[in-house]
Amino acid sequence: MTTPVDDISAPGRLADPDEGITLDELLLASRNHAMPMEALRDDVTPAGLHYVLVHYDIPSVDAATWQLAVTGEVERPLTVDLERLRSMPSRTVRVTMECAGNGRAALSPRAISQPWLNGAVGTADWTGIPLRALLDEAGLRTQAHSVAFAGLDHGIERGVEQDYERGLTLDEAVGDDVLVAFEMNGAPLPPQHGHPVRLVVPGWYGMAHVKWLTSVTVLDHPYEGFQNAVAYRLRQERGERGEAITRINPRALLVPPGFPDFQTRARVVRAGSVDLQGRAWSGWAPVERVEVSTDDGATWSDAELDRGADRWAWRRFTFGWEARPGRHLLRARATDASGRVQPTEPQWNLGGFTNNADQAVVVHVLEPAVSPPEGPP
Ligand SMILES: Nc1nc2c(c(=O)[nH]1)N[C@H]1C(S)=C(S)[C@@H](COP(=O)(O)O)O[C@H]1N2
Ligand SMILES: [Mo]
Repeated sequence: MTTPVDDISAPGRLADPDEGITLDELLLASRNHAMPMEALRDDVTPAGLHYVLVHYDIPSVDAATWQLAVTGEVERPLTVDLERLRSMPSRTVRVTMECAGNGRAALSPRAISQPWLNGAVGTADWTGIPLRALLDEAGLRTQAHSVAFAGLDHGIERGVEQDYERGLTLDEAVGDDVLVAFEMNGAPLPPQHGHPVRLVVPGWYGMAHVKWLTSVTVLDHPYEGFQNAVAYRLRQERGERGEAITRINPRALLVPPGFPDFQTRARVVRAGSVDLQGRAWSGWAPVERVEVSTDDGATWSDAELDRGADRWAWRRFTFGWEARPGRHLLRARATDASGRVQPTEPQWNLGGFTNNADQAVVVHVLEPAVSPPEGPP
């Protein structure tokens, strides 16, 4: 008997129109977990509740022997260890990170890949040193144009064997808040989030935040590695070069109201005043407005927005709802200061990326609990 060999060089596939979630998708979904929606109540997501996305395997990295090499178009190539990094002036930045594939499962037809619903997001306090400090120390040559960031994980993707690697232009890389981070929420990075060191690029979709960082290479030409030139691009058709995916589109999500039904996750609340709340973010410009609909998008009203002191972190919003018995569909949508607003219909693309269509939450409102009649016992 022969064992079927998986075709590891096949291009990505779209699901057939009525094809349910496949075993390949289940395998990915059981490794890469979403943030439980109730964690939207927290300003900072506890590390264990932050979403996780790993293309290959989580590498085993010993912090004691780990090193980061800064090479390429620099005057003084350098190598730093963790102790050295920790001795440099550090800063902490609160960042909402979201996977570019968040929302993929709602596209039709959908790309066979990690089948995210809405939960590929989380907010953490990342502590590290500005990447610019390392580049300054190494001394950029005048021909420096872009920077490549490599992780210690290795795999094969659409037939191309590779280390996970992403590039940024020099302008993008030297931003104040781009960090070489060694702490998440005040503790060493957990294995799945890049232990001991990762890149953090505030405002950008997750793919830019290279985990298990091992080298920073300055190039004299535009970066054309797989993850930039092939993987993370918006395409309508195969073979098209497509548009590079960069910053996070606006999105608002509601903290699930009330309590859930186990099997369907539908929400249940009792009739009366319900305090809805949620979080909204955008990597392009600050969120300026969040609207909520309690009638499946027929009418929209402005939610109250918290001040939002951290530029790169989600903002909390609240909305008072007078809930009447019956089944209701709640929606929320964000608008940012660049004028970007969430669409109601998903904008389809081949890879299933950047789908920020507004979220719909099914809520069953129960009759108010009957209180016992008052009177003498
Ligand atoms: N080295 C490495 N870095 C990586 C990845 C990876 O597979 N390998 N995945 C990227 C993607 S696609 C996302 S969405 C984020 C997820 O970060 P998190 O798991 O800490 O939430 O990491 C990015 N950095
Ligand atoms: Mo991602």
